[in-house]
Amino acid sequence: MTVPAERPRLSPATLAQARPGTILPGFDREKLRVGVVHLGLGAFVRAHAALYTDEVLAQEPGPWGFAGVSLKRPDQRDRLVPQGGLYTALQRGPEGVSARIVGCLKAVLVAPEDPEAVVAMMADRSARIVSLTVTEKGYCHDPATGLLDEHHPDIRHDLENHGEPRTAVGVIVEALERRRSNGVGPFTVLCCDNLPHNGRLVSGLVRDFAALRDGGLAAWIETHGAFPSTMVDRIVPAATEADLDAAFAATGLWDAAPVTHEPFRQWVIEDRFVDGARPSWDKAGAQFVEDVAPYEHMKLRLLNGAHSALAYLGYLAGCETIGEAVADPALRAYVTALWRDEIIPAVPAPPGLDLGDYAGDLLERFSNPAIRHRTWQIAMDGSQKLPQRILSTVRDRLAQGRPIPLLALAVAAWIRYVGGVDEAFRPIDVRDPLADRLKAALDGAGPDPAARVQAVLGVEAVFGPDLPRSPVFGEAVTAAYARLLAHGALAAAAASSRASA
Ligand code: CS2
Repeated sequence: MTVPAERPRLSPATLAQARPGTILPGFDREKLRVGVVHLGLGAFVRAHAALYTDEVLAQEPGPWGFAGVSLKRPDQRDRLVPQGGLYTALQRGPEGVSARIVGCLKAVLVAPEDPEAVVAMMADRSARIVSLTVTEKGYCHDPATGLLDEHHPDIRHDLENHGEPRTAVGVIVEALERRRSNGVGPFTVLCCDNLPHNGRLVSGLVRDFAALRDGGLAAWIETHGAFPSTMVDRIVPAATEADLDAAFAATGLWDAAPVTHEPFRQWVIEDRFVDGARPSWDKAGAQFVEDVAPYEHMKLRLLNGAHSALAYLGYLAGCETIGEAVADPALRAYVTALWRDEIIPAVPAPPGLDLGDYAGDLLERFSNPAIRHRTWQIAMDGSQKLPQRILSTVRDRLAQGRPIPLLALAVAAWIRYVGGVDEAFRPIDVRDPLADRLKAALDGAGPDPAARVQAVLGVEAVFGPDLPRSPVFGEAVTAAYARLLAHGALAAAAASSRASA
């Protein structure tokens, strides 16, 4: 990465030169010890949990520095290490841009280069929490059932090579095994991905993987471990070249790894940590609760469900961002009807919250002109996202005998998207672990819309055994798919929201 010659680079030595107005770490970084090992050092955690942690550390010192672990690529490490782990968080909202330099990231490791260093750090007694944002597919599970995919090549690898794990589950289990044999208690595993009952899900994956190694280990984890569920929320689009210039303009320091985020954030966490050891994240606005389920349902089904629906319909219609999608009258009417008529009636509101207001706020957040969140980015990995975002609501509504035309249109748009050609006959760069399987199913089905839909609904990892057998579901998706083919995404969205009104 070349640093423009006239620009001083962000580092501990240059921090004091940051422009006035930049918020700097409010604690002594030299003295900060690592207590949280975070797996999956993408933009999200750097714009979410790390910011909560920085704010707490400014109020009360504690051993809560982060070590970030990349499980795949070295690029974050290559950008962050020359900066001593410092980076800029740019908040973009209607009031403009504000910059904060984040200081809690103390170390960055790249697992494929040195898996032993990662396991050793996690096995050290100073690591009290292992948090994760490895995205849905990083758990190597079956999305429809939430169970470990024992045939996944990386899981097979990790079962055969304990000391060189590649997967999140593999490193966690290896580190827990070392702790057990060293007489050290476990760390808390804190899943921060958009998965249903995320703590319970990861605890099941860890238990099942551990049991394949050693039943005693699985029992020890079950007895002594903790896997609180969380709901995480903040819109954090992938950083662009323009963000590098914006970070420099704001701070006067050149940063190779800034993150950009909206003003809103939310973090709801079940308060079940091993020995109660955790930062006081509530001092920065996180909520500790008994049961995260109602918050998680609200967020996964209203926010992420609408995001995915808008990503597929919007992409097909030529909208580059979510902002562009909700600026279109047909898609705006569609998403409003989707919330009002199909999702909200199937989701119990968390205590004291009104889901109509929540949806109204979402529309405002999606419309934030300063955040360019690409439909293509959200469209990625749909096979891993649809079950908890869309299909769980579908199942609830079918069980109650309620209609699903708007949810079915979202599913149909995804089927159209994974076909790999958009409405202007341009190829789509479909990124999904099941992309080949989905494409083969469609190619094998021929041109008939009903056959194409049935072929994709047969992918059990996404739809389970039940949905393909539901005639109501099959007919609704086929009707929506045929409409998409005949009239395009915008007309199909407009027609279905008119019919719903
Ligand atoms: C998005 C999420 O990329 C996606 O699939 O739906 O990353 C979303 O922006 C966050 O969950 C918001 O909290």
